[in-house]
Amino acid sequence: MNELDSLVVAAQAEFSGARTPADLENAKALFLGKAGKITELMKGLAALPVDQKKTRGASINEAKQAIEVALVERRQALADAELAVQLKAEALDVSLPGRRVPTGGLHPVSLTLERIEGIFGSMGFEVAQGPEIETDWFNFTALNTPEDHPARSMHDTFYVKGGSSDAPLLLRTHTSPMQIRHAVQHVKRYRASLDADMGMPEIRVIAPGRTYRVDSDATHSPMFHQCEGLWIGEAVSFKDLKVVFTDFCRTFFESEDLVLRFRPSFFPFTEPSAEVDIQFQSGPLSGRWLEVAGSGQVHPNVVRNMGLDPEKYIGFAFGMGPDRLTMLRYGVNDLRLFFDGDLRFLSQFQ
Ligand code: 2NL
Repeated sequence: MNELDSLVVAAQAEFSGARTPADLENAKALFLGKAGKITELMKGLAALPVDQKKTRGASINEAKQAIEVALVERRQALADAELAVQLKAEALDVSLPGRRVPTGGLHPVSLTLERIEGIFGSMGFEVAQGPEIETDWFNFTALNTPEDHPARSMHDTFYVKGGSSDAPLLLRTHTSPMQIRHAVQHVKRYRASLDADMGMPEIRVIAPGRTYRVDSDATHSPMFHQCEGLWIGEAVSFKDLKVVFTDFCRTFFESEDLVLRFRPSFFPFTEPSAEVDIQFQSGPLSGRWLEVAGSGQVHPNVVRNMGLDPEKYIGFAFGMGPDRLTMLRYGVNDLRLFFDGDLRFLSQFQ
């Protein structure tokens, strides 16, 4: 083996011994670098006579090319090995089941509120929402509730700092104040038409939302939900109340043979007033009378507080508890389950 062949063999051995790309580049320098063996040999050409230069030069070049081929092959082999390691480390088992992303859902009471809004919406009722901190005018006075009524006591109502002695602030005890606000806005909008004795479109609205009372046990929570409804026009009668509320209950409970009973009662804001009971004809609650709402013809004083003439405008109102409706619909026996935030309970409604 001549000197050049041994050099090529030595280079091949050196490259094979390189375990990393950096080792390989160092090994390359030994042969092909500025001070490498091949470069040295090239420099030696200068001292040769012209006739030997050509053949010697060609031989060195051949050796150089053989070393370069060995280098490129080893580079590729190292890169392949590196890629193989990486692919193994990042291997993805596409047959594994996916990781489920937990999705949220609506609270059962929110589902009920959406249902109520949908049903009354289909009967032409608007949805009014507003403040949970109210003045005692909107919560009590405008609703014909006398100064000495027990509902106004600190024992029954949460009062809030920031009001004045003539306008105390409180957490609303029902959503009726929102209906008063809505009615006042509506009347303001049609004031000119009313003054010209040309009337106004009927007021047809529901007010769903959170309400507060000083009360806490298995069937009462200091925060609870209410949904009230109001329909005022020139010829809205108790018959309309019965039709609307019967239709609502049958649709809500998906029970066409559901029977309703309007039982005489008293509320300061309605006269006459009635408690609404329902009775299922089949199922687990069959035959029992269940109280679901209060209702009545809006009291003339309340109609007047909306800015309307009670001799001309008349209508009805009702108030129901979406928490209780949710309990009846799903068969839940403890109201507090709705407000504990326990996902084992809440996730059953998704
Ligand atoms: C109940 C009683 C009721 C009303 C609410 C009402 C609202 C206006 C005018 C007149 Cl703006 N009345 N609301 C009327 C009768 C009963 O609720 O026991 N709710 C759970």
